[in-house]
Amino acid sequence: MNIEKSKKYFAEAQTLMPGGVSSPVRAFRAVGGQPLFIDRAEKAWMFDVDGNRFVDYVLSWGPLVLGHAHPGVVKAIGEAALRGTSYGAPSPLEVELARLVVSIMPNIEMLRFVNSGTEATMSALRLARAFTGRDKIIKFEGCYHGHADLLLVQAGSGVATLGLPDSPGVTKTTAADTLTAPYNDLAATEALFRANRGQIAALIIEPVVGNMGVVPPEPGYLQGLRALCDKEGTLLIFDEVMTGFRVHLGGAQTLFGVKPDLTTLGKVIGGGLPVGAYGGRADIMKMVAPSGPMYQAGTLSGNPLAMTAGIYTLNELKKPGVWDKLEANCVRLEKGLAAAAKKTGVTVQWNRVGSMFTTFFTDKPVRNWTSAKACDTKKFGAFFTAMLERGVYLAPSQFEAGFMSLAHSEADIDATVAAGEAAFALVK
Ligand code: KE4
Repeated sequence: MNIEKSKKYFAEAQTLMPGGVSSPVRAFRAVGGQPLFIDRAEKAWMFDVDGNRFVDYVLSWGPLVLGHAHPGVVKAIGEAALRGTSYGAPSPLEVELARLVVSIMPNIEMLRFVNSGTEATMSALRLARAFTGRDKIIKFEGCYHGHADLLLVQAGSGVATLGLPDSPGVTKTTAADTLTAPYNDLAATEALFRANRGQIAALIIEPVVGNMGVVPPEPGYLQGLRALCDKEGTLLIFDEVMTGFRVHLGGAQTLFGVKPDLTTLGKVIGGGLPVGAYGGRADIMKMVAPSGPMYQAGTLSGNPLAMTAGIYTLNELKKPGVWDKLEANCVRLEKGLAAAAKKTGVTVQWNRVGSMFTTFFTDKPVRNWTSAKACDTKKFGAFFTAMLERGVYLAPSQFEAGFMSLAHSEADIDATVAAGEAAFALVK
């Protein structure tokens, strides 16, 4: 595959930006080779600067559930831009998107818009500490909630891929208040509560993990965490930055029927533009400035372009038949790749919840970080490269989720399966 122009861009990019990228996982460090520089994207496809076309399952790490450059989204953003790109003042668009979110996720009685998932989780944890007057938090091994200091403790996603269990620069005192437990292990969390009675402000979790690869909660697990938090007076925070409007229109909290006290959102809510949000019980949210003392702010929070893209996207996702189509696309891909793996004699584990999924190169079930990190990442890297060379763009790490869009056609999916069969045969 000719990637000469990408090579030139990457050479210069590395002199200007650390690792030549704007976010670590994009550097392909976990899979080898070098990143491709993207020229444009539409529907299910991305085109790199050398003219290579790829069926894309990263979709900007989840946001583009409608596909790239959806005509309706592009038109709406264009019209909004003619009315100004940012006001730094309230606008009806914020009210409209907030109303939409609250109507789709009724456990969110009130919310605040921010500009990224990191801002959402960082703010939600500050709020939980303010509301409870407690300092400690619980997170889970292999879960990633953005790069705020208090969360870079045994994180998943990029940190795990780069093998940095605790990032330099995070102080010992900051990390000391962050307790970690294995995912899908209620007893371990119970033990943490026993050892820190009355000190835990919040428990934050990816209700379906995407950041060690996709790992679903085992039956009763989320319900068990809810009961533990109720007993201990700890706030339950569902980080639905990835799962929101992705595993179900109403997110994992609707899919599993568990009510968090606070929810964080990102990705899909911005329709491809920078939006994050945190919200939940009104009695908690009322502590957020200026209605309460907990401070949080943002220059571009609620900006009209991002609100517009989010409004259009969520309205599309509310249309009848949309979720059946998304599910049919995922089933087609899952069945096709399973048959391809079987045919070539390669053993993989396929974890999927709704329209997020991961192919794990292991012969054992993947149910937590210990089992995820035991996967054959070398084999995954070879599979990734073989797929890329056959025009399929997967997430460049075993510890990431793949995503489906409504723009993926049957032909795109069948081409992916054909590439998969060849790639499985190569890595066998
Ligand atoms: P951002 O700050 O990247 O918008 O969101 C952080 C975040 C929070 N919570 C969850 C569950 C997330 O998955 C993320 C970010 N996801 C990663 C992909 N695993 C973003 C990709 C990247 O870091 O470049």
